[in-house]
Amino acid sequence: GQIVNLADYRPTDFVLERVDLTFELDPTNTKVDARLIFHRREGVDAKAPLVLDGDELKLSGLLFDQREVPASQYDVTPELLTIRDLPAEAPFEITVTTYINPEANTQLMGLYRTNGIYCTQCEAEGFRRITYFPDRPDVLAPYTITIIGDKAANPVMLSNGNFLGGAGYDEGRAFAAWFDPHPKPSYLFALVAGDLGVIEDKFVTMSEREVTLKIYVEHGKEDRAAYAMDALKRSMKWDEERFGREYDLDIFQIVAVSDFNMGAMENKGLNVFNDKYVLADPATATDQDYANIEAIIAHEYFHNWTGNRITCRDWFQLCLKEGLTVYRDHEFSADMRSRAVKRIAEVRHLKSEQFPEDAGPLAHPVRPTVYREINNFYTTTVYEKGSEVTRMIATLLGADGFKAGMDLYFERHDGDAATVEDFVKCFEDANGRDLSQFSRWYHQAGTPLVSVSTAYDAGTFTLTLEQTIPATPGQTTKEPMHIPLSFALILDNGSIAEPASVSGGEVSGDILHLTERSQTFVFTGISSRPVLSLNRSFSAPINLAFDQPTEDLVHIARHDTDLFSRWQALNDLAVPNLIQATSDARDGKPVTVDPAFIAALLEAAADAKLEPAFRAQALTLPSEADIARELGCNNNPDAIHAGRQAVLAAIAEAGCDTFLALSEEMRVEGAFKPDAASAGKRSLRNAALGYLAFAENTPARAAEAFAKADNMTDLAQALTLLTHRFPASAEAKDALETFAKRFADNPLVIDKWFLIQATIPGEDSISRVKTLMEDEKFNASNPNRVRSLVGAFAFSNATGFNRADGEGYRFLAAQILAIDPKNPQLAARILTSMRSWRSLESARADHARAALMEIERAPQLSTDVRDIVERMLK
Ligand code: B3K
Ligand code: ZN
Repeated sequence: GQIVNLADYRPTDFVLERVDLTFELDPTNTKVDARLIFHRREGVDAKAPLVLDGDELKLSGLLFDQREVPASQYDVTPELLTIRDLPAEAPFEITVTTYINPEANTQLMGLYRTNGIYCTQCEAEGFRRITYFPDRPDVLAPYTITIIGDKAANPVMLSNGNFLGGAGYDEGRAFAAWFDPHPKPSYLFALVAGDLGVIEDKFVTMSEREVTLKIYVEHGKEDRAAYAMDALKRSMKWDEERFGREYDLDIFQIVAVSDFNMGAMENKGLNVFNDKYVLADPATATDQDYANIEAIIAHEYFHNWTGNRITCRDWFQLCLKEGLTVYRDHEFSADMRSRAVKRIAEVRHLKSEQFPEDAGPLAHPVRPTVYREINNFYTTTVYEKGSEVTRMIATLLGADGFKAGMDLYFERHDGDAATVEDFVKCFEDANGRDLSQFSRWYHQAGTPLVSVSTAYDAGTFTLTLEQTIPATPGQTTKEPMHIPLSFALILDNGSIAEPASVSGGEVSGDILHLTERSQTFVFTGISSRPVLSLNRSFSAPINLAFDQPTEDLVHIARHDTDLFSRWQALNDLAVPNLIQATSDARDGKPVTVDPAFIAALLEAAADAKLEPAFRAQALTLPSEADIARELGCNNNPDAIHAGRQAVLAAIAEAGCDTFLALSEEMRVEGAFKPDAASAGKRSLRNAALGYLAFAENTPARAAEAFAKADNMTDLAQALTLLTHRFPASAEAKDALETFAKRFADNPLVIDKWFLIQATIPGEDSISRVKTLMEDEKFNASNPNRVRSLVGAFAFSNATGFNRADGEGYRFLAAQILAIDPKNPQLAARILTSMRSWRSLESARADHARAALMEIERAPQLSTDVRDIVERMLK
């Protein structure tokens, strides 16, 4: 675990021209021959040695131009192979032989086994667990791959690029050869082999080339891959139409595996997926699962251009591919579904995941400058804030200006390993604009806070904005950012005012450009006092401090033409009520809720002119984690929970008739369809059922919904309602049993069963989780199982995890220490659930610190966990 600094970047001494790999597969002893052609880079000292990375490797053979290299000419450790006395100019060939043990690979990095299938994961630094190699993203080469294996066990043998040929030969063995002509870094290498089922389709590209599409799954699961295939074809079409990007090989393949550290991986021409994000049918997948599959299939496919054709110079540039590709998948989903509802979901996610990260000990810039373990930087800041930064570029430049910049980026950098500066320069050059102040979004961590004050007098509206950016680890002082704020001045009748003049700063269309620490904008010719709607569509990822009167928020919730802002106004109405309820609950006082807020909420819920998915979002109050974030410090999760429950009950009581009506009107008849409109109706109906459970205070209606559900969305919602609202009821117990029996042979559905139980609020939940860990359906070495039980408990069960006696933190510490030796990445990721520990009230914070220190003291820690725990305690 050495510290790596961006400032230390320099290119390699040797240029890699070609890679030729031969794998002789064996579950415990796979032979890897790597033939690598290099030449010394021009200008590099003729004595400089060739240094190759390894990780837990053992060298078995080393050839230079096919002749054995004498021991005196090289040094080798499991992490490094250094070869001296190499040619000054002429290209040469190095052949490295290693033997690796896929079966023993529990880290799931490099070549490993999952349910009898060979599979690889190389990003970020997994390739060096396969062979000694210059394992960094700026070393690009074409690859030829030969896979040799037992024919019966491996009817499928896949790698990147186009298929060259293959056949069976002596002693039951077979080979397959693949060639990827597009130069790529090692992190995009993939190999899959084993006995898999497949569905096949084709896509005709914009220049009329036919591409074969294949999705591989375990036998018997082929039917559940149809939706993923459909999403893939829509993604390919969309990228042609929206970004002009065409696919560039004869074949595109996806493989679904059941043991995977994350969602999916964009290996060139051979994406590997966590099967959770491929497999779906109405009986086993929820609407959210369908939406996730659509988004992740698209995301990985879009990487073919943003990530693969143009890759990253070094890992500090990770947002170059991830932030941009998330932006692209967000836009895709917005086009496939409802744009406003998609935006609401994105902002909810950003605020509940990224804002806490940016406000805590793990905060880092979108483009970091230092890391100790790169795997810990696949964060919501790099991904989601990175996407928001890209979105702001599009907002600043407009659709055409953004497109011109993207076109230039593809033209100028195709085949390159690029930097964030290269990317920004393309937008500057294509638009003749200086984005240097804007670029601070990449370099300064922390969520900016914009304070707002307004005044109206005799036709003139004055708006004063002030920005502050909180200190973050390693960054105490900050420069003012360029913050694009979409705004509208809404008049009494709901129309939008058109000012006669604006002064005080740049205003283009409906965008205010806040560039100074403090700025006052003056609008003239406004006929009556307007209501300011600010940061519409969430044009900038910021917090607003704006004491807007209730009647103004109600006015926005009713009249804004931007649907997102209507939701945001409802959210802003909810927050003070939830905060007041939290303090009332803590003080043992009865909770009161502002009737104006309830009325606005119910008005939106009942408004048939609004799409059901929006109305469901309106009814979904800020989460307990959102309330904790709004409070900022000295948090008591029990009080937050009790206060929020009381607010829900008050809404339920006032809106009983509305919810009863919705529970009837929003029934979806006929065969299940996963489209956004049907999903929206189901979500509104389920939201209504949730409130009815409060109003009626009996499990009967939820039990009926459970019994009658004909799809997984309704079934899982009913089970959640029964177990979370009425945990001790016979109905809840029965439903859990029925569910477990019905889906015992489907681990992905059992994950929902784990997750629902792991998130039942209250102090009993630890013992429930412990019992479930003993269940035969649990498997401590499968990441999906661990995330669904331990991860869900720590991330999404505020009262259970943050038990006042600290038992939750001690439990987590023990789990982290148990997972870490097997799978450091998984352990480190789950540990980030404690990233906001300092904002807890002091008794809980003391317990949390003690648990973190216990982890820190452990004699053997992975770099992954050590990096996280030390940053959290700093
Ligand atoms: N690029 C991968 C993530 C790799 C994570 C390595 N620890 C998936 C994605 O973002 O598309
Ligand atoms: Zn990605």
